[in-house]
Amino acid sequence: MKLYYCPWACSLAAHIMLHESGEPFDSESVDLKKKVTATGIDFNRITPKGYVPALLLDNGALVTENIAVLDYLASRFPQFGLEGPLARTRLIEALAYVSTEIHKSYKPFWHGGTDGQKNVASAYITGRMRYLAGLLKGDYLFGEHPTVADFYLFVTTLWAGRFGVEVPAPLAALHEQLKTRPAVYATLKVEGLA
Ligand SMILES: N[C@@H](CCC(=O)N[C@@H](CS)C(=O)NCC(=O)O)C(=O)O
Repeated sequence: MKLYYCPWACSLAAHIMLHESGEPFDSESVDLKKKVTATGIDFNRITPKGYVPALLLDNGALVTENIAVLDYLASRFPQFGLEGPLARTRLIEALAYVSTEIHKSYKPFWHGGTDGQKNVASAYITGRMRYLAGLLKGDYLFGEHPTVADFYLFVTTLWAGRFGVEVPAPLAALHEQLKTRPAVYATLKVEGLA
């Protein structure tokens, strides 16, 4: 398996997941502005979408879109998925919420929004995070063990720190808890974010 990622990008969630798995994997960073990988390959030839994450499987198939990538990884490494009735549905529900309600709301911060747009986005993100904070079933979203949804949420709380977005206390605690995990720290180090 090979992950194409970019430091600070949402691909950090899959990157953490792969480090957590303890299994060998390849990775290569991508310059998203130039659309060139670290080894000089035209990233648009790997995926015409031109964005990360992109996960190349051993059989040559390419998986894109964070929700799909993280769902795939959770099925491959079930200790970071969920068990029980509606398990996969609940996990995808959480991934979709983080993706569409939180991740995408950072657009004004990443793409030169006005101060007004940033203020609106900031309040929206905090509100959406507050909803999740009310759902925590333990240290993490679904209990005492992190899932891929927690790793994705972690990316958005990391961005909150960068852009000064208020994070509700339970999610700030979840963030700090994840940071104590060796695999999370190792990933942040590889991406130059530690
Ligand atoms: N729809 C994609 C969007 C992924 C995405 O927003 N990736 C950003 C980094 S967080 C990116 O690569 N942006 C570069 C670009 O769009 O040119 C997903 O959910 O995975």
